[in-house]
Amino acid sequence: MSASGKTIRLTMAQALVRYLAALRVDPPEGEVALFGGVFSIFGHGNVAGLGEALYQYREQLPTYRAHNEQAMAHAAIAYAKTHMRRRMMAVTSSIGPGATNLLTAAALAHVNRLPVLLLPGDIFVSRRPDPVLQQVENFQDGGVSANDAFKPLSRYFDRIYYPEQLLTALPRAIQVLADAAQCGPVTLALPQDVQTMAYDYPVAFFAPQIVKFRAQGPAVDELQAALELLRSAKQPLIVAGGGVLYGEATEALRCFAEKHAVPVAETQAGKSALAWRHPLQLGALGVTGSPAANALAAKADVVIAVGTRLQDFTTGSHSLFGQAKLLSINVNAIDAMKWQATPMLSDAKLGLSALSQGLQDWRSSAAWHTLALEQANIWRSTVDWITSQREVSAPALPYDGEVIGAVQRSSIDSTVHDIVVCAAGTLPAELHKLWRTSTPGGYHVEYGYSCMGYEIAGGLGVKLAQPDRDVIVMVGDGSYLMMNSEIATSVMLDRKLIIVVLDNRGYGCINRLQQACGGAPFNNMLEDCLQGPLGAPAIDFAAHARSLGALAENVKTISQLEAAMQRARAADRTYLVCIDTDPTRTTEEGGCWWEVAVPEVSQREQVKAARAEYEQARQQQKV
Ligand SMILES: Cc1ncc(C[n+]2csc(CCOP(=O)(O)OP(=O)(O)O)c2C)c(N)n1
Repeated sequence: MSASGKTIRLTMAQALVRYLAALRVDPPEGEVALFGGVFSIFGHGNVAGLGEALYQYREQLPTYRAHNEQAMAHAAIAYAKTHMRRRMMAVTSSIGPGATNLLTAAALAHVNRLPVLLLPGDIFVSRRPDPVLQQVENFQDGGVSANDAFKPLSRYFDRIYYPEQLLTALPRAIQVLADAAQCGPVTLALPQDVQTMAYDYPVAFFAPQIVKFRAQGPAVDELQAALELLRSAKQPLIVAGGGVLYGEATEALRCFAEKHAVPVAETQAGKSALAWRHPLQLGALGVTGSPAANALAAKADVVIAVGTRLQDFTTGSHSLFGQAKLLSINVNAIDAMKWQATPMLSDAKLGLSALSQGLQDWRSSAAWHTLALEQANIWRSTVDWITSQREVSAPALPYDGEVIGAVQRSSIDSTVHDIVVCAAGTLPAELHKLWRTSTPGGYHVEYGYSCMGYEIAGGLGVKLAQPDRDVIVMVGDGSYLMMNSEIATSVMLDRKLIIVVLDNRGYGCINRLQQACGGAPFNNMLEDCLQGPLGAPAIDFAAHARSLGALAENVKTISQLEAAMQRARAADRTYLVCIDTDPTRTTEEGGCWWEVAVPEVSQREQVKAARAEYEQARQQQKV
């Protein structure tokens, strides 16, 4: 490769990689690359073109190999979430199954509004060798490939038919990835032959550039409307969503809450926006919420929703904010106008600061403030009590709340140093209620897509982003079995994870949901599934993890778990601890109704009763 004048002759793949490697960001700690690296599994669709380019630029842009495309995209997405969307990764796959394995992760990034650059290989633009291995032939449209399935799951999609196209596609892609409102997965489908075509690119295209993350404050009229609404409020409640963290608005939130005496409740994505021991911290909100947050949500006259999508788990399927008017501060117009809110389109930090300035010395009513402080305090004591339980008497098994307590007790620094990672099952509800953290980002639970299998792969991405923190992946046996191969990658890359498996021998949370809907226990717990004469195997999770290169042990009791956690924290590599847990017990305190449709007719009396309850519960729903 040689530069000639103002252009440089590169293949499309070389140009792509060179461009990505030149992008920088400028956080207070000093300039770093926007892309922390590229996860790649090669196949014929990307090995020769993109593979050669990644090799050439491997010093500037490291390439990581994982074991499953979905898992490596989860890792990339978790990396971006840990960096509050200010740094990210790219993911490349071959065509066909490699590409479609990425679809679940694309949906996950889309729902959670997290940036990831997906680079699936694609079929030949020349069409000369059609159908190539793994090509999905469309009988109506010769231009369609498996990658068209990314279109509804991407915030921006382009297929690169000609090398020059990168000059427009790449800046657009980066714009979407770095835009707070549009942020999500970007897919650039890369036909195999075009990856290898050369073109004379302008040298200036590859000059190092600093990517800016714009933050826009509120418009004057929307700010005025918001101020008017708030000045009339006596019982306001802040709902802190992921936008508070991504907008780096945690300090602005704390100042607002304290100055105006407004209590704070947190969504799953927003948890850790305010320190767990802050007097105005009511804890988790909604279906997985605390009694304190849910009680105040029911009584609030104005709910200030900051950076939240208001998904059903947050609103109790629209049953929770019975009295309240809604003020929505959001960078995204679709989110800001949900549920007849008074919208204030704004970055969280700028929006809260502008409101606070305009409100001057306005405060919530003294009685409301006192109630909030009392409720928050009672809930903190309840959490202390639940998580301090050390033993249950045999043959009873511990439940998730007791496991969470042992995990946090095993380090005096847990609330500042740990990052807990989870996604699906019983644990997200328990963690949302019980995990204590004082550090923004200390709670990493993917509960937008709640994708089983995210946990271990996501943990790897978190550890790549924060190598000095203890990354604790808490996972049920079901999620573990769905995707665990990146344990081996974590060992290979020397990115230690502490994995706690809670083995309740089946899909415990869905089993409970099934019965709450009147269903018979069926096809969830292993004992309720069709089985051959050998029955369900007793899976040795520790042995399995050891076979992937980790250290591991099985424990029986909570005190054994606490001791094993200390060994895990001291270990030099990924360490798994597995404990048998009770599939029936959960934290009774808190929670609220969640709409899950129950059959209108059934032969089962339990279903009929559940249907009657369901119809009753729907009466509380705001429409
Ligand atoms: C990929 C995927 N498939 C299915 C589901 C639906 N689902 C949610 S939780 C769950 C069971 C989780 O089992 P486990 O990890 O063992 O946790 P437990 O519920 O037993 O605590 C299922 C099947 C999902 N969230 N993600």
